[in-house]
Amino acid sequence: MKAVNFQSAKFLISAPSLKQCPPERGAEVAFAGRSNAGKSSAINKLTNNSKLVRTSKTPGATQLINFFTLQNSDELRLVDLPGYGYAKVSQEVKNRWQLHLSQYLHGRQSLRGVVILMDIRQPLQDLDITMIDWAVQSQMQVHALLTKSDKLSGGAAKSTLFKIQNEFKKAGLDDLVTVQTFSAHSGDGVDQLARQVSTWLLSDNE
Ligand SMILES: Nc1nc2c(ncn2[C@@H]2O[C@H](COP(=O)(O)OP(=O)(O)O)[C@@H](O)[C@H]2O)c(=O)[nH]1
Ligand SMILES: [Mg+2]
Repeated sequence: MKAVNFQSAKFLISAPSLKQCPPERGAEVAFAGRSNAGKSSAINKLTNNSKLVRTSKTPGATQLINFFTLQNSDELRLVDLPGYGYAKVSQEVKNRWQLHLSQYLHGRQSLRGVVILMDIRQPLQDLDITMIDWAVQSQMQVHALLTKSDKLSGGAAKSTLFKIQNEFKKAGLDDLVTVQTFSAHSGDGVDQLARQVSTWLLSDNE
């Protein structure tokens, strides 16, 4: 299979709203998750670039949609969506994020799939379920990462994986939603993530 060279990732632009996003040509894959779920660490691990996205000690500080090009092509993009669920912001700011995220997930023509990151110790919280619902309402593919798998023993990580897979199956979502364990620290699941994102980006979806 052809694979995308993720090490080629370069910052393109930060958009404060859907209107300011780059043109919807080509293909992109977005990363979403509660703040502190490990999104920046995962993108940096995937791209083998520890400086691409800032891993932050002040989660929720940004609410920009960040775009990165791959292979020096504007038409192949990774997208870092604003983290959600950060407690210390006002309800008004939370509502605005939710509106932007739902508009992006519903309206973005070039979006091929969404990676949703959840800490393996606290998966499927309310806002995660909301995000997954928005995606599947638009028949959007979701790949869930159970992050920080190094925090659990191998056996406990596996059993959480099976449990979450089973939840999606029970909900009738197993054709749209896939799940894996991931750790930016141990490297667990990095190749699997790269394969999934490559498949999405390189699929002919006109
Ligand atoms: N143990 C462990 N900690 C991680 C991992 N990934 C991220 N973290 C930590 O979790 C915190 C949040 O990570 P960050 O990538 O900034 O999360 P973001 O807010 O979702 O972008 C940081 O303290 C990271 O060092 C991982 O795979 N394993
Ligand atoms: Mg971050």
